[in-house]
Amino acid sequence: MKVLVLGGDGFCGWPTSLHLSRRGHDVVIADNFARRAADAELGAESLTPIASLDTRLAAWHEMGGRRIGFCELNVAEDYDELAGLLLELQPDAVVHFAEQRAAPYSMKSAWHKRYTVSNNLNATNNVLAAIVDTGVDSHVVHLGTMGVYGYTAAGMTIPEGYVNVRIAADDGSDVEQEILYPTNPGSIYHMTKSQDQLLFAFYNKNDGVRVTDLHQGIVWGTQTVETELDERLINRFDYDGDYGTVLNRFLMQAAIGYPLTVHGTGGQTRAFIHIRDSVRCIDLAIEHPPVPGQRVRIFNQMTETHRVIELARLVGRLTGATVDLLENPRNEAAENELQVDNRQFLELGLEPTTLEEGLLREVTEIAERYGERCDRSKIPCRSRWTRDRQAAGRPIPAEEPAQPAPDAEPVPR
Ligand code: USQ
Repeated sequence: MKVLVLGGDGFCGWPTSLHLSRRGHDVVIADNFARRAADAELGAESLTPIASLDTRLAAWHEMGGRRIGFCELNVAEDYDELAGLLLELQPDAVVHFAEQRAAPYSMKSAWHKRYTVSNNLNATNNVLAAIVDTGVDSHVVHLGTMGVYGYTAAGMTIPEGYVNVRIAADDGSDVEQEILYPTNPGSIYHMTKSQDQLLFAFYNKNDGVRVTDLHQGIVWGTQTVETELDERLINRFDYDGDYGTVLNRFLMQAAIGYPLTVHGTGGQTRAFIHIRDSVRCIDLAIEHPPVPGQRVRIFNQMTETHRVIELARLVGRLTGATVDLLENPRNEAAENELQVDNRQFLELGLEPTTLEEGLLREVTEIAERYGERCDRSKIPCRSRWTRDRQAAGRPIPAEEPAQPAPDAEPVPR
């Protein structure tokens, strides 16, 4: 199949592009290097030394991979180029990763809130409008988030997107209706993914656009079978307080002897998936497209749920790391339960990589190997969710360099 990967230079986009290419798809990446620009803005870097996209693509071809095409464009702003690209490629599938994906980054300041909303919603609307406008019959595969559901499930297993509700009608009878599971986002970032759902539902109903929305949990791990082939193909590993996600941060912290940064009591339960399973899920979604006329299909793309404190204790047992209970910078429940239905991917043949199999390998092969590249001043989470938390926050340690204005940095490729 012909596949256009929007945001194909990022943490999920790059390994997905390689995986789809190895599976025999013709892949073209579109990207504006926003993720690399955010690193420059934050003065942070991937723990792993990622190559430029040009080098990555040349290395993939040199290693025997099919040629992957590239087009530099901003999906949220360059509408005409996007429509032109769709007409030229006529892709069977458009995989949409072209969104700002960090919750703490989206809560840093008014600028970051506005950027995240404007970028994410315009990107999604542009993709859908361009598909309708050009008449290209592409299946949209979107990377959404488990966070659209919120983390208080009223004691029920979280279904795959939809829930049946009973509404009291005016005549006293009960009316049954199937609705999107009510959203309850916990950050501006998660809120944009909640709004994406309405855009998908509208374009699906109005224009018959075929959409698969993947409600993904927290990704852990770094490498896939393809990114391991050569160091120039290595995937990024974020550990900083804005972009680093919880388990990868713990693994890196353990490797460099930094106490594990548990927020609050660590009672938050979250859904997880290894990056290898994430790329496999995207391939499964592409190879099993919805039929014409089918409503938006929603998969829960996760394999396990864990409590943050239990993860910290597990990493501590494996590595001897100590645990630090920190004041929580986020506005989130101190504790929650989480049961998630993920039957659709298991039925399509997904064989999950479990934490038990992969954790130690990740510590030794990535976190310890590249630990010297870590800048410890970038580890603390400084993005505070509310005005109260900002006022109560500890002062920023002196070693942190002043941050440049968000749009002042050149975009490295
Ligand atoms: N946490 C800690 N210590 C840390 C970092 C995080 O205790 O050092 C806690 C947070 O307070 C939170 C939980 O760990 O309770 C998860 O935080 P996270 O940063 O790993 O994940 P999150 O901000 O929810 O976002 C990440 C990805 C996002 C994706 C989402 C899936 O950045 O793109 O959509 O995971 S989910 O969480 O299922 O919504």
